[in-house]
Amino acid sequence: MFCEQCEQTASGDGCHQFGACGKSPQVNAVQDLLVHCLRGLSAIALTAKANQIDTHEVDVFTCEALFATMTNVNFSVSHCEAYTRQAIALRTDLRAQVEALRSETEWPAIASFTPSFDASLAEQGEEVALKFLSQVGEDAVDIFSLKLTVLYGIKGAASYTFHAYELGQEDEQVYQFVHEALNALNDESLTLADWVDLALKVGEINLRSMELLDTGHTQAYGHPVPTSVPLNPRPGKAILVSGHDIRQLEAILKQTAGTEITVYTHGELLPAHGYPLLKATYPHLYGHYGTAWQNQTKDFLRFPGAIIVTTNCLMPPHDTYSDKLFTVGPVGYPQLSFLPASDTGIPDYAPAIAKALALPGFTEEAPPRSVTVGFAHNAVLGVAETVVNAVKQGQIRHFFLVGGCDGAKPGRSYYTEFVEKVPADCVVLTLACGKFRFFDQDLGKVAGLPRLMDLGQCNDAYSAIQIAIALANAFAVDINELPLSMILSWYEQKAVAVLLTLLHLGIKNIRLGPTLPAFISPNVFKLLSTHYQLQAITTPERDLAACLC
Ligand code: SF4
Ligand code: SF3
Repeated sequence: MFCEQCEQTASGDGCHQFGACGKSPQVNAVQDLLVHCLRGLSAIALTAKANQIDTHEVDVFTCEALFATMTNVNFSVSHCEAYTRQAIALRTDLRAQVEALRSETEWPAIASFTPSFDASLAEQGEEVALKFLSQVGEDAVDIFSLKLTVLYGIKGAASYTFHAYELGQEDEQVYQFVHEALNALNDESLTLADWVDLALKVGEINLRSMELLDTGHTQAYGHPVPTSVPLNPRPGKAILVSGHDIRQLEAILKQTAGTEITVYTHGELLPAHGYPLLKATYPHLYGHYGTAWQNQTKDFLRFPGAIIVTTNCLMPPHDTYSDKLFTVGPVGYPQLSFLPASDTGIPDYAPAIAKALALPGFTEEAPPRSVTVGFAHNAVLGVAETVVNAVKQGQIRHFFLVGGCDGAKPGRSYYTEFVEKVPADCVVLTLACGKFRFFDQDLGKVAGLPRLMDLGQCNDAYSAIQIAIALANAFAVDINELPLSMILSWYEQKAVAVLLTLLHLGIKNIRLGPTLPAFISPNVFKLLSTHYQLQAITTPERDLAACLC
């Protein structure tokens, strides 16, 4: 088994026997096979695009299939086999269309690779899988490290692209590059410099993907506004929606409208409460339940209603609650009920609704607790003058963006301690699921502004970038000269894509933890630290002092 795509990777250099995330060697191998088939599909898609053949179905499929191979998304051999079959079917069709125009077209071998669906797909996956970083010869290790960085980064970018597509926002240059990145993995002639350029290009394209998603969210649901979200459940039947997919959340709200069901968000869907049109249209979108993904086995067990997981991060479910858990889209797990999408991309949520009505729901009032969300770029830049004046008058000394993924490792307490130690004249901006370690702390106010502001989901790194650019313009300085430090936590491939975006923008002095990616070789890290002063977190005290000096 070979997998080192996430931070949780066993023994620090890769999962060898079984995924620390719960992914079996069989699922891992079939996902490797799927990625191999996608590389062949992309080679053909690029030729088809060059010949003005419509590749839209292939473009969207490629993004969804890559999404399914991300950490904590799909654990089902049959789902991964279905994606693989579809990759081959789409490839056959597209190839025939190209050859009808240009019969003499020559294809790389990977564009003809067809697995035998009558034999073990896992065994075939093992044969075509990329190797471990530690298995690559010394001379190839840095290129291989960058290849993996590109593959993992493009998975993250593809997932945001898929969300944006669901909201009607697309850009051909993004689809083109997704195929170029996958096809580059087929090219043994690329140099180290080529791979560095490709990795930064992943960051550039991911910025566009996040921008598309931001447009999709704000056009459909309005710009987020500061909104108080109850953390205390209210009596009544209940559905919990987890993941990142706000369009699926909206579909669930639509299908539960007029029932007695209250809808709660979980994990990365907390920021959905900040979108004013969603709140106004669906008053039964009530509150948030639970914290970050790694606590879901406790949170899901206790939740007295149906639970729908729309994207990462799904953990292998316990038998005690798996009968009330449903998955949609790219998410899958063998024992769980999967709700297939209709032609509109929206599943019929009736089975989840029936389950919610059959379960007891919440029976008692709980003491009120709440958090405030909705400080996305429009809200923060709406008070830009106050922010700029407060900085000029010395009321606000520094901004810290403490954001990224959460995870199970004990070293992640660094982020809570860091936020607790931030001086009273500094503001903490946060995003993604890492915030659940401190999201309900009352940090008070500075210069009339909350000291803790939640910008949203991980893809709302786009908001952080817009805020930083606007402040840099207001102060007429480079972003790197702002009193702003980025203290990031990573876990899965969306975080890889966001990090590459920040590097593409030339942002320096990012502190990354809790550990550095296993797929980054020492030389590649040296390159990143030399050019971007990218550094590993140390201790909250030391890092704070360095940021404030
Ligand atoms: Fe291991 Fe992470 Fe891969 Fe899961 S996704 S098998 S935890 S490296
Ligand atoms: Fe979290 Fe999985 Fe990454 Fe969107 S939900 S940030 S880890």
